[in-house]
Amino acid sequence: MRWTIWWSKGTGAWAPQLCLEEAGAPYERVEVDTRSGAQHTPGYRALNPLGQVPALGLPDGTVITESAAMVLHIADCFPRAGLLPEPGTPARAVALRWLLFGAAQIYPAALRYWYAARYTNDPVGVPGVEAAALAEFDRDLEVLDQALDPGPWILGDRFSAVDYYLFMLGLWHPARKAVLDRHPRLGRLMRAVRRRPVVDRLWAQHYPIEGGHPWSTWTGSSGS
Ligand SMILES: N[C@@H](CCC(=O)N[C@@H](CS)C(=O)NCC(=O)O)C(=O)O
Repeated sequence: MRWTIWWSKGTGAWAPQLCLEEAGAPYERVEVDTRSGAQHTPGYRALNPLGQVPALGLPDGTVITESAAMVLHIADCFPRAGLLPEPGTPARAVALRWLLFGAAQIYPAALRYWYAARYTNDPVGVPGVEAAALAEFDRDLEVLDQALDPGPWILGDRFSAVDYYLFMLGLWHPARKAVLDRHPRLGRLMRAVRRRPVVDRLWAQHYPIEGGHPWSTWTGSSGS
């Protein structure tokens, strides 16, 4: 039985998909192109009533939403992949802390920035929502940067799925290249994750070169 990931380029599907790959799980991808509004079709809304990607189909047919829940569940199903520390250990607690910091703190700030018009009924207020979201995004990344001392990973010398999640979030900052320089420890993590073979293999799927888009300004693997 296979897993299924409903995904769209450069979205929250990235971290769970990286975990599936890292675990060697058999899975299929179903693209739900959020730029063309495919997330709002009745068929997809039956899977996620909020009309958001990703959604994850488990081998028994159960479908879940929420990217952090997916990361946790995949890690639990494939313990030999070592995606997260053992349940009940202090390292697991630290991993949960930063996974949830990403999901509950950084992810919503990014959504407020990219979908600012949804967060006010007053069109005049949109730039203000955007600016406040960006300030929060920056503050969150600074907190992360501090937490990455000594690093290089969020759990110190142990790589985990949380690093994938934080990498995914870091990619969403509109000034990604500047972020890498402004937050040197986070920049180190981003560059190191970008060089992982699984990321290298899937990079073009999620981040095809798109002229003028901020995502196209970072080539990554060369460390630039
Ligand atoms: N809390 C959800 C958030 C999912 C979410 O907002 N996904 C965005 C892409 S990263 C989306 O589907 N955007 C399209 C839309 O809201 O119309 C999760 O972690 O999975």
